[in-house]
Amino acid sequence: MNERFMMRALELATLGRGHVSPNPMVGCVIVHESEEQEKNGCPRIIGEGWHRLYGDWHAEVNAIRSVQPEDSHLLPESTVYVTLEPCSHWGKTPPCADLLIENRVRRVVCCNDDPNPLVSGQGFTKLRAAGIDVTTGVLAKQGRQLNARFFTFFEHKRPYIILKWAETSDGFIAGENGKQIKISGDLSHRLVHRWRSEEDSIMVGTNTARLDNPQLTTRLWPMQAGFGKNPTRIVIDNQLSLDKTLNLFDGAQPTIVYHQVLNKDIPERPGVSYSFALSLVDLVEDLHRRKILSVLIEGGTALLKSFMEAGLWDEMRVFRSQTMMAAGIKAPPVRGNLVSRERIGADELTIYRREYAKNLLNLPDSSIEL
Ligand code: AOF
Ligand code: ZN
Repeated sequence: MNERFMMRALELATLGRGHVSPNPMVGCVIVHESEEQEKNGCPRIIGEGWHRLYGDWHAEVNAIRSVQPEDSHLLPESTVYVTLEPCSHWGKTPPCADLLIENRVRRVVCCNDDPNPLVSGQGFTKLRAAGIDVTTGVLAKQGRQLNARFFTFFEHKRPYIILKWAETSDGFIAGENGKQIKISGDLSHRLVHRWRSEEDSIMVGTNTARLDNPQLTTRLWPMQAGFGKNPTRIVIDNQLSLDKTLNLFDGAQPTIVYHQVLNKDIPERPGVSYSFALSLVDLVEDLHRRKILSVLIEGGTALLKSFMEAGLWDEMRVFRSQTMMAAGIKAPPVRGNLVSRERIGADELTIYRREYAKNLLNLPDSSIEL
């Protein structure tokens, strides 16, 4: 068994980034590696595929279809490297486990068990019952990281939460009046638009919406026409005091407003939905119900800090510019394990990740069909 092929399957899976949520990214490589070839050390890839688009064919189907007719007789001597347990349920497509059984593959190797209760172990049970040799847990850490959003959804019953901000070299995030001053450079700005395109939603607080009037679009990172979806915009507006002329309410993308107002007429605006949430836990529960698997929180400082204090975060992405401000609003403190540090133009980008803690929110177990 060869970890190199699983690396390739993981690489293929990432091609679905931004296009498959709320489904997981899944990659699949079919390798002709008969016992004799294993001894001689010359296995050959005969098929590859990945889950390309939400609602579309799963990785295994695309991989099986890519096998050339002259190679199809090799399937019974082949190993299927697939990053996630093959599904066992009838969803938008028939069960992948059945497809692998019909094609009489010799062995199936996976990174992770599927946490979706509709599958969760039943894919493996089906394969084993049909006499297929099954191995799981290969490059498991990489597989979990790849689909951190999908695993967080089922295990923590909330979206994967990314806190993002830019700070000056002397640690300020905004000017004294709270107004955002351009801190990071153009390349960093463009990278943020790319990140937006990879997440299900983007969130800002009331002051940021009022003072910066952001559009929260991916205009600097255009997606291929027909692929993926624009992230949902989310704004906290506890008193429903934000001006209706703000860019966020232009109806260009679905927008959710979280508020705490009872007994008042809720405004009606095309593309904008209103939700009552008394706490951040209410808010993330609501996002879970809406099947929003990830949220990029772009500020301001108060909102970033309240997510940190509630322990509701998974990643921090911090740009540090070379500029100084001397006075203003201090950036939040960083926490977590250092993942990477790199230069983006003149800025330094540092990413921190939190260790997974199971039952973080202790929310009731629900089985939500995706
Ligand atoms: C696989 N291979 O490539 C993916 C899987 O609604 P459906 O039919 O697309 O099913 C979605 C569920 O199937 C998803 O929640 C996850 O459990 C599994 N995804 N399974 O065998 C794939 N994308
Ligand atoms: Zn499937």
